Amino acid sequence: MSQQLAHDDRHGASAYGLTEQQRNFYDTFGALRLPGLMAHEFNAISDAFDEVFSSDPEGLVESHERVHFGERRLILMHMIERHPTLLALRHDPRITSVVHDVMGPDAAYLGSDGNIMWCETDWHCDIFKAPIEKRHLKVFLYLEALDASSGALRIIPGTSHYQSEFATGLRAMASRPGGAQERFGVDPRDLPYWAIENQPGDVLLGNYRNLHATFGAVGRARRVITLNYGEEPLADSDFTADMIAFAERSRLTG
Ligand SMILES: O=C(O)CCC(=O)C(=O)O
Repeated sequence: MSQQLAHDDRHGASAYGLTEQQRNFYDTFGALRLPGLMAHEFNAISDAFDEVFSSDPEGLVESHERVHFGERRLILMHMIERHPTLLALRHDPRITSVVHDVMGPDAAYLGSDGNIMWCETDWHCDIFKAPIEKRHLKVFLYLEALDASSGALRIIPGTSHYQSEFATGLRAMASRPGGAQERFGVDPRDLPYWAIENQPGDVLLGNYRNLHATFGAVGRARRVITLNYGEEPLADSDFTADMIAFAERSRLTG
């Protein structure tokens, strides 16, 4: 199925960007769900994802990181660059316009990845190759229907304001294994959250600094593509080698 790159009225006035209210929402809470933004292309995207992963691609990394409780995750850097249907996402005006609205006109594209996760993910914020004082955006395309009990992305709204006492305290909690129990006396699953439910074809926008997690999904494959943007280009573009080294360092088993 060909990509719809031209103007597309099916998505209405918001097809080419966010409303002021959506921008306020993102700026305040750190994330935004764009229901059905890629619904028309969903089957082609899903098929392309499976085609890339089933071709045993070079650079496929299996990890069992602490943040995933030692459970299995497959990650593939440069995901969208490996298939024309996926690569079209990078230049699709529905994506470029929301990136522009969140990050401004000079946002640097930092690359993409694809993941199959059989794991849960403990609370963390994204800092890999992303200096904390710089703004970063992750565009997520989860390819499964997900809710709070089946691995929908959970965030703690407001933690994107990373310098606040609220966010600083929660990051310190999350950086320690057992931190939720130690600080609040609860299981990490019981921290207050917003679960961003997902339907195939939805697009989620997330600030890297959000404390985010997923629970309830062990052993059930979840596929996700992410496109990443920052205020500045990466100094070192060998993301794949660094990712492999990172995964090796944090490997719990094997
Ligand atoms: O889907 C998940 O389990 C977590 C994804 C995540 O943490 C990320 O992509 O930054």
